[in-house]
Amino acid sequence: MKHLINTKALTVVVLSALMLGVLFCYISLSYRGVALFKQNNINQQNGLAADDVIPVSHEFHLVAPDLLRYEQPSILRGRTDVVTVTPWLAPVVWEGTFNPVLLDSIYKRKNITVSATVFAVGKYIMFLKDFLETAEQHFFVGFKVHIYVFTDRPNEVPQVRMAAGRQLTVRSVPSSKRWQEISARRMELIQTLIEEQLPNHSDDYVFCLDVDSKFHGRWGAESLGGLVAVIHPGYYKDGRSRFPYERRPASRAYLAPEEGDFYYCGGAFGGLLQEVHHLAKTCRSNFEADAQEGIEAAWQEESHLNRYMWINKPTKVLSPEYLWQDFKPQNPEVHIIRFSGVVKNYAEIRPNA
Ligand code: UD2
Repeated sequence: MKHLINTKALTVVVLSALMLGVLFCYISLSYRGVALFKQNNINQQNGLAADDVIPVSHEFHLVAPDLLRYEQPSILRGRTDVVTVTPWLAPVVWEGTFNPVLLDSIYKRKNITVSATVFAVGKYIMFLKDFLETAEQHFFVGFKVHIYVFTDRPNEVPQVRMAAGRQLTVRSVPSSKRWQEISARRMELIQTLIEEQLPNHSDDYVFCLDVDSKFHGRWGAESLGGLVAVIHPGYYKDGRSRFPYERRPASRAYLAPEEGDFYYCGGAFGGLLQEVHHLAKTCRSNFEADAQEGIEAAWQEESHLNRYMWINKPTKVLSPEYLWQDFKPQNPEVHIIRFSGVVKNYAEIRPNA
């Protein structure tokens, strides 16, 4: 009888141990599955695999504070002198089309960081002080801002007092004998920068800006979007056949006379990190493939950016308020100049004329 009880007890113990073993294997395999799934997601976001996949973001979930009071919006009154929406229904941002207080309160809750890249190679370092000082006054005031300066003269980066929550990182880059190369290489460096940042910041934004420019007015949350393009101030009254797109079919930046929506500038563009990563990577690889075949697009990376935006429509378009040129008189439809290129003497500042 005692022997029988011992055998029964042993069987129960062995069976329990077996069940526990099976349970353990099941749990650890499922855990590994979740981990692999997460890693694949991170790889995709990194652009390491399936780089055409744009990960889902929460950009469009806009939560406003209940107690905020602001002027009643109207669908009957508003700007009538300019077009405020593209044919693919992306907003075109002009003064008078948005409420800055409302937008700030929506986006401040999201706790986002807005980065800006700016290149100051060779003599262009002379523009950096004004760029940084005016960015303090107008660019995403009250938000977390991270400015990345790429330069071959890190010792000459000016000390500019920055408000709490704003920071500056300086990255050394080699100089070059050709301005075309400096301008075009920006895409490669932006791509690399985002690859380093992306895993932890996929809901954040970046703007890539020319250094020979100053801020004069608010540039804030109204400019945020998945993929953001800025309309070039020099061509917005022209027909598309007159836009200075790359017109040689041999180039990957080619656009035919009947193609193209607007002429966008290379001096300002941005959006969510993963969108800008995809843009920079595509423009860089097309630029490099062209170079292998001995062709350089008419306006370097600006031509490739225009080709990219023809296929990948920007989700927000910024009016020329967001990149004017100091030498141009202000047009009546431009109620405010927010950012503008300074007048410069190309022969004096570029490494090659
Ligand atoms: C236009 C575009 C510019 C770029 C270029 C074509 C605008 C307002 N500007 O300007 O973005 O697409 O055409 O290549 O849309 N840089 C240096 N050191 C140099 C040369 C250039 O740091 O020696 C950097 C600097 O950040 C500068 C940018 O590259 O702002 C563009 O160069 P640019 O201003 O000389 O080009 P630009 O005026 O022809």
